[in-house]
Amino acid sequence: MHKSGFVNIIGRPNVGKSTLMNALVGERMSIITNKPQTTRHRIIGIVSDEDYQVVFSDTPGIIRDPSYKMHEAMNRFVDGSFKDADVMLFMTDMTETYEDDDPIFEKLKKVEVPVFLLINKTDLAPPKEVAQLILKWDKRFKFSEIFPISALKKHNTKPLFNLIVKNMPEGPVYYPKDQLTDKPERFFVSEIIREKILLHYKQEIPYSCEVLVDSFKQDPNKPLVRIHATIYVMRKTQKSIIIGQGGESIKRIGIEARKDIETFIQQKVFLELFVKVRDNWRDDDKSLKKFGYN
Ligand SMILES: Nc1nc2c(ncn2[C@@H]2O[C@H](COP(=O)(O)OP(=O)(O)O)[C@@H](O)[C@H]2O)c(=O)[nH]1
Ligand SMILES: [Mg+2]
Repeated sequence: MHKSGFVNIIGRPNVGKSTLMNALVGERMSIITNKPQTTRHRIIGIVSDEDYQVVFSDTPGIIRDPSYKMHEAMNRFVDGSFKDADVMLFMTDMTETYEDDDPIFEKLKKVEVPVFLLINKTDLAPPKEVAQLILKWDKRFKFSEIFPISALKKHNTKPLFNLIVKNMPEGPVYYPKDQLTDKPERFFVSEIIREKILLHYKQEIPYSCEVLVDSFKQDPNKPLVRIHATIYVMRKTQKSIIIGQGGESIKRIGIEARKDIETFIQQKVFLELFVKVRDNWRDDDKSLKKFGYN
C-alpha cells in the first residue's frame, strides 16, 4: 500500500516553521532569518520513499493586522493551506503567548484532519518549563498530538516525522519520487538573494524589497550559469541604501548570494544584480501579480 498526503505547517512569524521544513526535507528550501515575515509564499518540500510520499508546505506566518496588500496575499497563502491538508502542524514556541480567544482556535476547530501542536525551541528552556507549557496548551485546545521539538537542533523531529507518515492516508504518487519541490530553480535563486537582503539591511529595507530573476542561462562555452536578477525597492532613497557607498553594500550581497546559489545548483555562477524602483509595489495589484502573489 502506498501512503501519501499533504502536511501544512502554520503559525505566527518567527516560531521556526521554515527551520522545521528544512529539517524534515533535509534540504535548504525555505530561507531562514531571525526577522519576522521572512517567508512570503507557500513553499513545498517533498519527502519520498518507496512506499510513501509526504508533501510539506511551509507558509508565511499568520499576520494579525495586515498593513498592505502583500500581507493580505500572504495570509491567503495561509488560508489555502487549511483546505488541502491531511495533517496540520500548528507551531508555536517557548516564548510566544496566545489569548484564549485568538481567531486561530476557531479556524482550527473546523479542521477535520489531525492537528499536531508543535512547541518549538525547547532548547531554550529547561524541561520543567516545557512540561508546564504542554499542560497549558493541552487545556486550551484538543490537539491530536502535542510535540515539544527543537527544529534547530533536530530534537524530536524524527519521531515527529514517523508519526506524520503513520497518519498519511493511502494515496497516489503526487510528484516524481526524485522531485524535492514544485518551484523552479529561479525562485530559489531569488529567495537566496532576498535572504541576504534580510540579513544585511536594517529596519524597513528588507520589507520593501522583492527580487526577480530576469535571466538564468547556461554559458555555452564554460561550465557556468549566468544569472541576472533585479532587486525592486519602493523608493529612490532605498535604492541608494541598497547600493551603498561606492556600491559596497550590493557587492557584498552579490558575493554572499552567489556562494549560496553555487551550492544550491551545484555549478559555478556569474551573478549580476540590478536595482529598480517600483513605487509602492506592496499595494499595487499589477506588481504583486508580477512577483507571484496571486
Ligand atoms: N533556539 C532555537 N531557535 C530556533 C529554532 N527553530 C528556529 N529557530 C530560529 O528562529 C528564527 C526564525 O526561524 P524561521 O524558521 O525563519 O521561522 P518562521 O518565520 O516560522 O519560518 C531563526 O533565527 C531560527 O534560527 C529552535 O528550535 N531553537
Ligand atoms: Mg518562514
